[in-house]
Amino acid sequence: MSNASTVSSPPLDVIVVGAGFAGMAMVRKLAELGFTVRGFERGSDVGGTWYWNRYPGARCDAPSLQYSYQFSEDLQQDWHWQENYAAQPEILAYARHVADRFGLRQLITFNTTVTQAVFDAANVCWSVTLSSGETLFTRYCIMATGNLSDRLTPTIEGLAQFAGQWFHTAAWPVEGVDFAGKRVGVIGTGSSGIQAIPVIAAVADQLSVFQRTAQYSIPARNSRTDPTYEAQIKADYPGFRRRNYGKPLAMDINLKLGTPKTFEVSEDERRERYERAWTEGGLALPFSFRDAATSLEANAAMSQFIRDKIGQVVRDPATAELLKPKHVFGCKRPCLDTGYFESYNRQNVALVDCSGGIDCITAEGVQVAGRVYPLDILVFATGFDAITGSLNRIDIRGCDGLRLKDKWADGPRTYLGLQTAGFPNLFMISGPGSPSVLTNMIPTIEQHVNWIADCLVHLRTAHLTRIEARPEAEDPWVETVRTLAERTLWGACDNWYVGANVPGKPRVFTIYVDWVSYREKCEAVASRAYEGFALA
Ligand code: NA7
Repeated sequence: MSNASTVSSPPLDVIVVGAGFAGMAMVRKLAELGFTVRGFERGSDVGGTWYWNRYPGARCDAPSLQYSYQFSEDLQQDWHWQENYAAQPEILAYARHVADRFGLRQLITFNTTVTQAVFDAANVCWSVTLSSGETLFTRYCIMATGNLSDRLTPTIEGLAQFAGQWFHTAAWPVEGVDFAGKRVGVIGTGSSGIQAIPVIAAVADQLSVFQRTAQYSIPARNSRTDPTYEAQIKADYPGFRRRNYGKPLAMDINLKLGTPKTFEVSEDERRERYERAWTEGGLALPFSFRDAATSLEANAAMSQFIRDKIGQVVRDPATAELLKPKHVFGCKRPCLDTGYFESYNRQNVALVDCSGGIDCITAEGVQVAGRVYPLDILVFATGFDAITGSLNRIDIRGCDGLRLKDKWADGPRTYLGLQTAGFPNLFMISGPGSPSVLTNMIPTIEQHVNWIADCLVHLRTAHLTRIEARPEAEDPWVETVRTLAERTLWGACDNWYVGANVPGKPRVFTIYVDWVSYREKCEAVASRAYEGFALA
């Protein structure tokens, strides 16, 4: 290992890759602490996932008063969220407000993709190459590249011949898309499809939904922010945030329904709890009993309740049947919707079963089971190479030229989801092996931002220049992530948590499923002089 005294200082202390909510918070925090920091963002503005996903109906499924930054009491007091579940334009406006208010744009270079990052062991720094061809040197490199930012467009024969227009929900044109009078097709019924379909249906002449797998969705019951509730939260926002950090998912989920186990109550009471939770909407249903995530029988009872609801909402019995999901609830990330199942009662909406695959795309439209569905516009709501996609997209090389992609050929390996052995001074925000997408993301992003910032201050104060996860800490961490996941039902089907949606991707569950113990572990590691990391 290099001796700190012989190491020359690179011009930058830190490069932060990405200017979504993670990158913005990281850049702000480090600048405040006096580090020389530069952010790089491939988009033309801040916002990350909320910059790219401008599709109609895009909306957050965490409550707005919680899905927001807490680093500034003035900011959280001043900002007024219009709706309980904010729509994409409001969230993007919030991101832009934060960028302006805290002077972040001057610290970030936009329209610039980081293509390569190579560790220079002799100088203990990273050389970072940009799409402009420029190479910069930095002591630390922080990947704030997002969990859902590497979009997937499936390879379907004939797309190049399609005579109409096509779009991906995660690369939506800024000027929007006019569906009026058009025959529209949507491929995909995950969260993006489920949010977009009711909005497109209301405008399009005809909408064909190509469904490979039916998905569970719960009414969000979104509404305008209740001023009384907002005032109550703002009366002690820091206390609210602090309490939420100690809760599962780092979120105040309305648990007033209580949390017995599913079969501890009578059938009547069970039904009544489900009904109340359904009426309440949002995440009340999955949390109406405390064992839906861990007991197959409990999960099956709740799943059947949702299937029954679909049967009640959708008038055509054949369509209703096709819309009823068969997999374990939650194993594909459940969706919150506004009028999704109701859309299928419209005359202009048709559900097309493509569970046997899409034959091809022709000049005219999409062909399934020999029949062509003529379209003017085709929308791919087909998801992402989640969690690792945005990291593997960059040519990252650590000690001895080791490529991150090669190290992770059998699945990602990290310590705390913050670092990976062999890649000194490289941090990830919400990386694989951290709770990431199974939490309320902005607060848990801030936990990572604060941890990394504290760590860099510690190194600076101690005149140290290098930190690296130890392999002997990484191995048990990977094992812990795996065993925790096995206690849940979330790995039980083909989903993007395990990478099953990406052809050839190794199937590894990459999320640490217990936020509360995760946070405690991070604090313990820091308090024990960064146990599990080698500092030099
Ligand atoms: P998801 O949840 O990955 O959904 C993608 C959807 O696209 C899903 O229904 C897929 O079916 C479908 N899909 C993917 N490829 C194909 C092909 N080739 N043919 C037919 N259907 C296909 O992505 P989203 O963008 O909706 O949501 C991602 C997350 O973003 C979400 O969980 C929220 O956290 C926000 P499948 O189920 O694989 O059979």
